[in-house]
Amino acid sequence: MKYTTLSITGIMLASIFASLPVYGAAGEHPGTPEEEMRYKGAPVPIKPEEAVEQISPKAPAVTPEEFARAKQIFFERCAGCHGVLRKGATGKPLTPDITQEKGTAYLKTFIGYGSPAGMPNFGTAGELAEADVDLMARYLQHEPPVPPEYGMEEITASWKVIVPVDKRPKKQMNKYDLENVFSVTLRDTGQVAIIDGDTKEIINVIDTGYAVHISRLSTSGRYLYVIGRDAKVNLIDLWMETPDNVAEIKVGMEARSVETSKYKGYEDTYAIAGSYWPPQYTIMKGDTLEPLKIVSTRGMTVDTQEFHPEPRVAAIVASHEKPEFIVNVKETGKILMVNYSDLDNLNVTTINAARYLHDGGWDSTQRYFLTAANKSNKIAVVDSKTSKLAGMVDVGEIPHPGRGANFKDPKFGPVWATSHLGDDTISLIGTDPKGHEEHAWKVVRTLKGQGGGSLFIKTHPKSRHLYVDTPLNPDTKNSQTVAVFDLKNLDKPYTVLPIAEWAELGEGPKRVVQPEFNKKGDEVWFSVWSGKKEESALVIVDDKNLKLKKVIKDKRLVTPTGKFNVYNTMHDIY
Ligand code: DHE
Repeated sequence: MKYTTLSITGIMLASIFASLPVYGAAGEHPGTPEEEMRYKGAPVPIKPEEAVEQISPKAPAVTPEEFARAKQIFFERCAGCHGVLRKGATGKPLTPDITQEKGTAYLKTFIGYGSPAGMPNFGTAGELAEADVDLMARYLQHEPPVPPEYGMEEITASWKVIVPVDKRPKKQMNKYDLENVFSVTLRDTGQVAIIDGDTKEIINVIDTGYAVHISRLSTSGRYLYVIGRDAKVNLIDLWMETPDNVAEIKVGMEARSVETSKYKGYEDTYAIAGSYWPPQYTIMKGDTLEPLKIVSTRGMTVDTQEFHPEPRVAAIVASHEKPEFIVNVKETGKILMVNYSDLDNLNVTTINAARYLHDGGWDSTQRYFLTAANKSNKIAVVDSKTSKLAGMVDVGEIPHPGRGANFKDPKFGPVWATSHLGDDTISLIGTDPKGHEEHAWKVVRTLKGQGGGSLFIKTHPKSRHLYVDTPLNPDTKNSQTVAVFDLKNLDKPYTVLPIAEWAELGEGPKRVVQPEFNKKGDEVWFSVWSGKKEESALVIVDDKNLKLKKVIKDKRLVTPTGKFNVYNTMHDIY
């Protein structure tokens, strides 16, 4: 079922969004599923004053003060979808050749009332005052202000080794079972909480980048890498008596992804971070973050083969088959296999996929990388052994797998599954070209979940359950609970677990997000994600009987979202 109606009132939505400063777009957006709108439009952390203004003679007048205000509004509200350079991403292109032809009156209507294609109604929703709607309509007819580049000079200037390698422990100095430690994103405080998975105690809360996003582990499990939306990478040494930062660097002005080299012989050797702005990836030394190589992703799009000035780097995974990083380039729709065995003579294989590439993960053999081309409603499959595209699979609307989930379908054999932002389906894709050739790279089964607005799906080789979250679903009945499917009997209706209710929190959106298993695979952790000023929690479920095992509450756990178990992340188990 596609979501076109809202089942909660405007007032409830307004209160949810009041505690959600990063998702600026509120209210109704004609024709666009609410869950999709909630996922878009986070402010771009580029300082507006750093972006160079260009007055276009043919565009209507804008005073310098107005220019400054319009830039701020654009970076906060518009750049997430339309791109910093307005070349278009999930939102339409807004370059002056297009906007000048449309004219001020047309653009004002568009900004004020929104469009069926997904443009929010900033005016009628009360998000922008009438004067600002008029200002934005004029501003958009000028050339987009260009933020500065961020090359080796700037990156190196930001680089700090806090504890040099020779001053670090030679062995693990604490008693934790590090493989069962979790790194938990505390999104709105720009920190991660390091939590002992055995005792459920917080070991340390560590400062990281702005609106911190994900954590990844080095192959050995010693080093934890964390990336913020401001493109700050933190390197945390888990061997220290109290794990803490040992190095940091800024690889650009905006970023989302980080990964480490995993091929035999290169364990813990390199780290890579992908940036949204400037569009590039940076390869660093694994134990110090010393920047070694920066590569721009600007280039031609996969389909129309036109130049795109801002192709952002989305998910990155490390190949287990070759010394390669697999880098998703969102706006060009290309997947790069970056061979790190010789950084001076860098060999990059470019695989044509589809726009707009986002997140993804490995199949159970860790040979095939399955990744969402979310605006094409497809999953691209890369064979990391042959460096070729193995398949393009049509799935539901706006697939959003996180890293996906691997299990054995009783009828179709090994599958990898994704849920969707835009509809309530879960697509199961056959992943065994040898044993089940007829099902490989095809949707073999479609499950019906609670609704759209799903972001993450998870299981574990030891589990018989598949957990599907729906944190962006407009109905709190769905956003505050999780659906659990029985993998041995996929025809059985799913069980709903009242995760947010179990947390016993006060007011707040209490979105239940991102299931993550412990090392043993016998318990699942969920974040109950409320606003910055509200109480949030982590809820741990016993995977065997689906009963509540533990709630972790602590005033330091502000806006917890992603959780990364050391063992499962280092071994790509999901
Ligand atoms: Fe994420 C993964 C980008 C909003 C939580 N997110 C990713 C990845 C990308 C991405 C490219 C894959 C990284 C990889 O594997 O290397 N995310 C974006 C955005 O561009 C977007 C849509 C908007 C934005 O402005 O950032 C966005 N993401 C969010 C959120 O609002 C979430 C729900 C909460 C938060 O903490 O910000 C969120 N994203 C996550 C998580 C992962 C992730 C938890 C890793 C999942 C995993 O299991 O690996």
